[in-house]
Amino acid sequence: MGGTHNSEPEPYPALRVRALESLLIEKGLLSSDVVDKLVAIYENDVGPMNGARVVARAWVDSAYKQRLLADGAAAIAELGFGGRGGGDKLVAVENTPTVHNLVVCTLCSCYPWPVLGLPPNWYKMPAYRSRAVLEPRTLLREFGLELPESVEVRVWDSSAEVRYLVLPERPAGTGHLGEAELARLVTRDAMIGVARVTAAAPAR
Ligand SMILES: [Co+2]
Repeated sequence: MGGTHNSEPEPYPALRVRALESLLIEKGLLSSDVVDKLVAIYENDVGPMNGARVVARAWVDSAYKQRLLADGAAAIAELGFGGRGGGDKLVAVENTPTVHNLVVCTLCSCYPWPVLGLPPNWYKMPAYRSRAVLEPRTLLREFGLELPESVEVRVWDSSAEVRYLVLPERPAGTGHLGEAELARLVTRDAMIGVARVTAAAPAR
């Protein structure tokens, strides 16, 4: 809890995108439907692919994983991610058979955008922001993730200073896959903590 939220400046690329979007719609070159589709692609695929590469590297390289858990910002910088506006501190939290991590920003929508891109709309909704804290198991069930009572749920409240990235469990049956193939299995939702990674590749 604590830290700054609403005072967080919009990242420079976001401002540029917004300006371009307004101009293109005004000139009739683009419809807002098309913009919505592009935003959806960025939320679901392009943005989270950075995080997916981080997760896949951690799965195949235990030394990298240790560095990621020790200093997330430095470890993502090794892969070329990060930069201004992403927060000084990125904390990777590891799921295990007995611990499940869930990320929220209770006050607004702080999000680790250098690794996940734009937050999905539901992440910004008051219902998600409050229920993630008050009744995380019920919320996760609605996302389709049923956790046994034996699994401890840890909820991490993001701020402008500290962002969180969930390091999901590597799914069983993926021992033969290389890093690039593993990265294709990792979804945005799994890195927020509302889903698991499964051995079947998600539809992109
Ligand atoms: Co916030």
